Amino acid sequence: YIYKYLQNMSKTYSEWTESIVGGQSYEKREIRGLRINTPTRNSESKPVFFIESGIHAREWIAPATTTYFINQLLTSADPNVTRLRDQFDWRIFPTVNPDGYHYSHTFDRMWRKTRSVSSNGCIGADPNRNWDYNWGQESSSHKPCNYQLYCGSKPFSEVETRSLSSYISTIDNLLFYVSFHSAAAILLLPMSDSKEHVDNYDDLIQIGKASLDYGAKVNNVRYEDIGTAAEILYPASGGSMDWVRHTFETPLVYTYELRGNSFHWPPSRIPEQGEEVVQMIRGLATEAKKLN
Ligand code: 0X9
Ligand code: ZN
Repeated sequence: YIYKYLQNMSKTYSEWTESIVGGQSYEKREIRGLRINTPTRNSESKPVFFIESGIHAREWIAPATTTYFINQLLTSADPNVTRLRDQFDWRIFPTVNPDGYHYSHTFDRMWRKTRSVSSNGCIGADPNRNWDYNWGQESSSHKPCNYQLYCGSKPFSEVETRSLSSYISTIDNLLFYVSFHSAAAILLLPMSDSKEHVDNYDDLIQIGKASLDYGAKVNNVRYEDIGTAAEILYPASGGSMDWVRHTFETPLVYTYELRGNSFHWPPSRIPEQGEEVVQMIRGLATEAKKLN
């Protein structure tokens, strides 16, 4: 359904959106997304804002919210939102683990990993432990049968992370990389497996706090914390955002843990978090501009 929607939207707004493929899955699904890039007056290129969600299959609110966000970017007449849309070259992938997402809808609601078959017959690796930066260290299991945290047989053993990472490598001018997970209501900064702070930590905190301020105004709900995973959640290695930060020195990299009661969030309330995310992203963009 998400893919149908993306395709329809790329047709409806065909002058400035295009359907993009960021990679493939083990079961041969495509990792589909949307590029939104409105024309500029002198056709100069804009900074890229990349959004990835659904890397963990069961965190359903993440793809739902990302899709809501896409819809607002494309259809809203609010000048704050159209300004946001025009400011960046957007690359947005709502479901980067499509096999897992499908499996969590059909067989196991709590499925988190990919669906690759390992040599001993166990299934799946955690795609947020599989990226090639400090792979296999914190919060990672080396046992293929581990239900949640198997990091894969080697870095980028999973076709999803391998193919998506090569797509990311083709992008010049990547300014923002944002990943959506659930459900802890916190905002995470790089790096995730160390308490050491990256060189623009203060800027990341300032921009992130502005984002949470913008979000809090929508429903009067405030995210609980902001910081590195090692400091406010638990240290974890091999995640996408750390790899992007390390590999491209992308300055503004964040992981949002959206809200929820474990992984349950009623569909009727998707707009509630959707609006929050629109404002949180607007907060990121606005504060980053101020600091520039
Ligand atoms: O453990 C994770 O991968 C994330 N938490 S979740 O409950 N959604 O599984 C936190 C990820 C933070 N670390 C990185 N992005 N590397
Ligand atoms: Zn997650």
